[in-house]
Amino acid sequence: MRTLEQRGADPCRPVTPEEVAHYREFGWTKLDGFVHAATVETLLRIARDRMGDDGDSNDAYGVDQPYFNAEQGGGLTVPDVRVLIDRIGRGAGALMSRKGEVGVRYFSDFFAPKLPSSRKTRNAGNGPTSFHQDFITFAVDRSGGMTFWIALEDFGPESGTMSFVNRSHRAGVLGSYHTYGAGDALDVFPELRDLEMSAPMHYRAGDVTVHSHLTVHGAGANTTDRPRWAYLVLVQPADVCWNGAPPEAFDTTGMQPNQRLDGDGFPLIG
Ligand SMILES: O=C(O)CCC(=O)C(=O)O
Repeated sequence: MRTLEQRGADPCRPVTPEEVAHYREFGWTKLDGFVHAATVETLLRIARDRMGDDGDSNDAYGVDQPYFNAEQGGGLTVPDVRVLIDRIGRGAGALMSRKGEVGVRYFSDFFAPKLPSSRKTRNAGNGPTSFHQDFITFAVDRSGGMTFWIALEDFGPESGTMSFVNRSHRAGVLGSYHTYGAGDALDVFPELRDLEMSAPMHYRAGDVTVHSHLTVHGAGANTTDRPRWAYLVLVQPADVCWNGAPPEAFDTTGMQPNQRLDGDGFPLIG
């Protein structure tokens, strides 16, 4: 079959100036109808092939946690997904408020079905997403990174969709969720409760939310009987470096602290 590029078809639409303005003000934005149906279908097929229809038949990914069951996306090597990742890079360039020709670097991509809370699961992933900030878990030396969170089916709050703490991207670095004990970021930093919180999201397949890695977000459990299928693409500013801390998100074999994330693993995409 010919690839999207060979057919001259786009995997997604551009990000609009209104969506950029919302992201800068609130730390997140929603891109309705961003990924086109053919690409959503491709992603869902890959996800189900790898993880099963129950979203839980894959081998363990290495990080068992309640938020979702994870499986590597490998999208850089799949032509129809790579073209989406490149277009996400372009969109992220518009959202990132860096001056000059800094550019955007791919960081990671993975599938993240939240599994039904009523089922006993093989790979965890069937709980709520406690309110947290992503930044510190990535062991990078500068902010600017963001996540494109892509819904692969229609679903709403009953499936455990995210809410965002508006303007929390201006609250500074709030530590790792591993340090919060039984609480979450809202308990440890109660001043976050003075900020507004968005309602939990409703998504149609192909809708995307983008959140800054400094924006606090969380989600309820999936109370339905189906997996909440999502595909995530994470990007960083092109000049990002490893800060030397043990990272949860990438392999530092052969790397030195303060080294730029470059090479084949972290290509420039925008
Ligand atoms: O999918 C979820 O429930 C949480 C996702 C998340 O924490 C993230 O994208 O940073």
